Amino acid sequence: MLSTEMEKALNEQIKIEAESSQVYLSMASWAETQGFEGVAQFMYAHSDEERMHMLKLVKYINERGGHAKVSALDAPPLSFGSSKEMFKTLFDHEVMVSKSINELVHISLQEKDYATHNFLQWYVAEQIEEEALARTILDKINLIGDDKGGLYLFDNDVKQLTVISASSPQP
Ligand code: OFO
Repeated sequence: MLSTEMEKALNEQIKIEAESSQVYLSMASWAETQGFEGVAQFMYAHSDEERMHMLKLVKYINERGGHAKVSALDAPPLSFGSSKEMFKTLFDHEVMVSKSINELVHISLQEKDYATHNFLQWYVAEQIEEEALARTILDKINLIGDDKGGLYLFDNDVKQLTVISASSPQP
């Protein structure tokens, strides 16, 4: 059985994951309107992944005798300036999510809720991957600068990253 505090904190994470999904969906749509087909594909796939992160929490809370709550979400930004700015936003967003996961781990230890602590390890590992991926993309984009040809190749490159993450094992 989840403690009241643990349940509340996990429910807050549901909102964060759902908002992540919306942020990436908005990035996908913006990238598509800018002609970045590969980036759009990457963002659509990422949006789906975030929804899966959210659903995993919903199922877990209910399985442990709590009530997973589906709440209203904050609207994501509609445009992102440039690909570079967008990926910087993505990176900062993931750093924020990692902090939030760490806080959940902290609460699980305080509550001596070792089942939830164990459950959260999947998210801890996932955040390492997500931050590393965002950092790799940012490094690439910084190398390219404003070079149009480079940006075209980058757009194609990002498609490959989508394929890799889409084929990695799902929980
Ligand atoms: Fe759910 O990992 Fe990104 O936000």
